[in-house]
Amino acid sequence: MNIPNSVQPPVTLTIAGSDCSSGAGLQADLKAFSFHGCHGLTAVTCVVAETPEHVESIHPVPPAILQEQLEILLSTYPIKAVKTGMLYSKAHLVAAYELLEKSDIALVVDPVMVATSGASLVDQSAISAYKDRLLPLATLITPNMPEASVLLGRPVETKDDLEKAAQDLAEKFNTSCLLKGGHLPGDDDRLDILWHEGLAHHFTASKIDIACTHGTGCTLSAAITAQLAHGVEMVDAVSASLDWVHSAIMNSFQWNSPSGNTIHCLNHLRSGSLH
Ligand code: PXL
Repeated sequence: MNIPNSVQPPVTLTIAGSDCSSGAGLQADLKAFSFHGCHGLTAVTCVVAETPEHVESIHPVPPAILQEQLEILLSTYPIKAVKTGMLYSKAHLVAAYELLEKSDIALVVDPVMVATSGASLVDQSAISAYKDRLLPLATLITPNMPEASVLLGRPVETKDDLEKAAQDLAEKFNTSCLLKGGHLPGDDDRLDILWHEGLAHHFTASKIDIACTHGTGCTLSAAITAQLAHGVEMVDAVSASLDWVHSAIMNSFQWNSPSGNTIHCLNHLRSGSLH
């Protein structure tokens, strides 16, 4: 008789929207979790009909159904780390907050507000709930520059704005903050800044001239969540995850679409490293 090997990979959970094109949202998170050797769970907040270029429609899942998914998952699995992506409305955000508040699971909050294609992914009512509830609960927050501007109420537009903004966000919400500099203008090197335990960590890489950026934010925060679930320390978790996403962009998939366009997707299957 074959006795199966019993293995216990760390369990991670994403609370996010469904991106039917699978480059972003919970599909990206699940691929990133699997790649990093975690068993990924999903709690769906909304169903988004979209492609990398275009958001067609957003269909929120009733908040009570989000709550049911979370209750059953949190009471059944030994979850090591959670990430939130597109929460969409205040009611979804509060449903997630009320359950997460009772646990001390590592929490990565990607305060998703706008898709790479430019479409808004958040109801305005959610912004104050982010500030008052979810961000102060987080182990790490991963805003991009427009999200940092909204959260701080001031422009975050230049390289010189980044470090102070990362520090102010970390201190304001009593957390660690990875501020992503992907929206910096020009062809300078990429700069992302982590403010963690009173220190700034600068991560630089050459800017990639490539069309495939849809889902990079989701994928990055999911990779960090997986690394934290493995017990990797914050600075190493961020550094390894940035390298991995860089590789997923450099090796992205490309197809000719029936409509005549070229369509891209991040390559979530690229090899990365676990510290
Ligand atoms: O990249 C942000 C994002 C997050 N979540 C979902 C998305 C997107 C972008 O399109 O669709 C579900």
